[in-house]
Amino acid sequence: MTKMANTSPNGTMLSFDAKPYAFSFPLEHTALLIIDMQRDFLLTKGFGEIQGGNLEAVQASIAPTKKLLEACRAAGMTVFHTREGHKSDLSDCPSSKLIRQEAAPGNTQHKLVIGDKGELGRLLTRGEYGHDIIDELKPIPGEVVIDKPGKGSFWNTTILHQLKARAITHLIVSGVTTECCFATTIREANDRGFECCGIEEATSGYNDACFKKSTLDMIHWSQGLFGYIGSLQPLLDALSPLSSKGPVANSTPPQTPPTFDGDLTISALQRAYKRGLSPVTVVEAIYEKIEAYKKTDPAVWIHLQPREAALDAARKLASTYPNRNALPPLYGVPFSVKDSIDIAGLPTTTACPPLAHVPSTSAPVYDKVIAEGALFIGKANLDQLATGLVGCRSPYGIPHSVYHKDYISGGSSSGSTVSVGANLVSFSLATDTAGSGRVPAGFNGIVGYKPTRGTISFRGITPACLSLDCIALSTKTVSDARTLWQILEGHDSLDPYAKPEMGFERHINSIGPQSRTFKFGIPPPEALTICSPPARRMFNETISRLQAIGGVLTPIDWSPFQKAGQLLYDGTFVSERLASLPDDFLEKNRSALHPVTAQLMDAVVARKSSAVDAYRDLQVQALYTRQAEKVFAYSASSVDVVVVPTTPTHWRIDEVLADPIKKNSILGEFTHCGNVLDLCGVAVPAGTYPVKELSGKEGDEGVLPFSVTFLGGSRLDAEVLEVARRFEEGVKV
Ligand code: TIU
Repeated sequence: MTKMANTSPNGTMLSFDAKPYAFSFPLEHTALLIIDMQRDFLLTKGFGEIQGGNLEAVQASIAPTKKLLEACRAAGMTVFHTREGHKSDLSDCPSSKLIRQEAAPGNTQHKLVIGDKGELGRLLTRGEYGHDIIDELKPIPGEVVIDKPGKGSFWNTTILHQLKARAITHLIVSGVTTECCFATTIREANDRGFECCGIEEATSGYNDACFKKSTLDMIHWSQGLFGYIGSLQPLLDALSPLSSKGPVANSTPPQTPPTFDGDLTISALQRAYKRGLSPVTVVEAIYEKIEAYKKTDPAVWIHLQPREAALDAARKLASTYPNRNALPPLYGVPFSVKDSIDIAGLPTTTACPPLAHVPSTSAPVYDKVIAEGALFIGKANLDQLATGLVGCRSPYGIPHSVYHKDYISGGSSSGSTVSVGANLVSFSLATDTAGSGRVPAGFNGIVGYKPTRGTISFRGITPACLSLDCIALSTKTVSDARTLWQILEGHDSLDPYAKPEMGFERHINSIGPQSRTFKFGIPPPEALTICSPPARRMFNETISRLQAIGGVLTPIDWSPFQKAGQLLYDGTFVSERLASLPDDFLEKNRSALHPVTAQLMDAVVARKSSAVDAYRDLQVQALYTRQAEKVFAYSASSVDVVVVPTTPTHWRIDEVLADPIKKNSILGEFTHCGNVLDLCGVAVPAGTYPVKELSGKEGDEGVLPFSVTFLGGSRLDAEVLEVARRFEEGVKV
């Protein structure tokens, strides 16, 4: 038996004896995949009894699978379950599956088919009792359940996307039946680039005496044609040293709860809550900080939840989830919300009092994080109408960078990013149209992630520029951004700008064999001349760092990015900002608007852009989008990410107030193109530089944050986040 635990750039590596040779897997990038352990396959009177009859044989894998599941949970591993079944109208069930067996000459076996009523409910039909997973293996919060219409797990499901979203590259596979769904899934997974190891005792079928050995042999035959097959015990031995990462033996809260160390990253809070920390302790601690920070910066919040209301919510959470081994992923995680996002019963101001309204329903993004246990703390300040990159355009005051009181926070998601950067909350729900999530993240030393537009619902949010608006996630780390993305993304059929459900996706490890390399492009030197000297220096350092972690600098065509950026404010697209407002809004409310917002809106009206102008812009937008797609194509000559400075410089508040529109537009030089070209992007902290390097004044003290943004093609979020994670790891060292 081989047992090994060491660390590599991919985290903890484990290894155990398998056929044809030892299976080595990175714990953080490995998922346990349990196939179809449903009542329909394992209990009498289910679909399985009709298919294969021999229930005793198939039930043999239940106890070993339970042991495997417990060991993987204890090691903190990602767990996926699948369930085979169909929509109740059977619209997703091809006739090849529905009637072929029934149509066999002399059929005596298939008297009931999928969808017919059996004793466990309609056979293999979603929502029926028989369709669900057996009690012994019931999923806990945070585990993913994939409903699949096929025998394999990849056809017509989001499993590839969900595994990639969690940066999974290796699968430990178990479940039923060996000859059917287990084997088909391993073969499909292999085609998509996963390294798979099936566990012999944790899989079974209806005809093990004839089929099991051959099926497993075929998987590892020829030095590993499809993957590996291992036994349960060596894997349990390899996992046992890690059991502290997972559930604790006593699942109820300890008598003396641990103290709170102040670390508000989602991953740290998840660990602390598992050890018994109470969300009440966290709420008490952050309200102290929020009160103290009001003295440093009174302009962060537009609405703060009363402390008692937040404490009540925390107590309610604690009583709803008494088992600390089965907490939802955002249990007790405090967050803020940009005040353009609706929360039922609270005013949405969009920092524009004439537009304030009290919605009766909340935006789906808010509902989703609340459903996973997050704790709402307050609504954050923003540039009026979410228009601006500076943070200086709000009647609720001007927040400043958490690094320096004289320097801007950036916007429009100003309060959101300051609330995270000042460690008042773990994350913020924000938005990004022209850079509103990325720019202020850069100025506050945090991560600002703008997923591909239309993959997170934008319903229930006051638009800035509806066809280009996008949710942004303000977080402390790339991994926290990823956690939120997994929870929030999903098709919303009521959002007219939602992208269709997943289609084709790239294979695993497309960024180089075993993820060791990736290709990146950067703007040409002439495009970087807009940068301040420290930004230019820090960007050069970033390039060297990327090369040191396996990045290969590759020439790209920068022109579509640059031209698309200009389209946003120099073209007609800015007119869309008026399209979501009533026709007479400007006339009626000019005096109630922030003077800079009013000036901008007046300038848009004065341009008198025509429909012809707008169509011309739409046509070139389509052209530039195609050109940018080529830069990110699935081919040898393209790149995985384009890396840019998040902003060319960092202005002082007085500089912006003296020249508000020009200074704003310079900040968007490298962000404007993002939504116009349908890209995704994540801004990541990339070190700090002395204030005096920027100001040129020797007496200036302190440092300012530098940030780089990784841009990727439409729906290449998983790839972009993976490169960003490696960069973040590298910066920490
Ligand atoms: N027929 C059979 O053996 N199995 C299935 O139909 N599904 C699974 O294997 N899960």
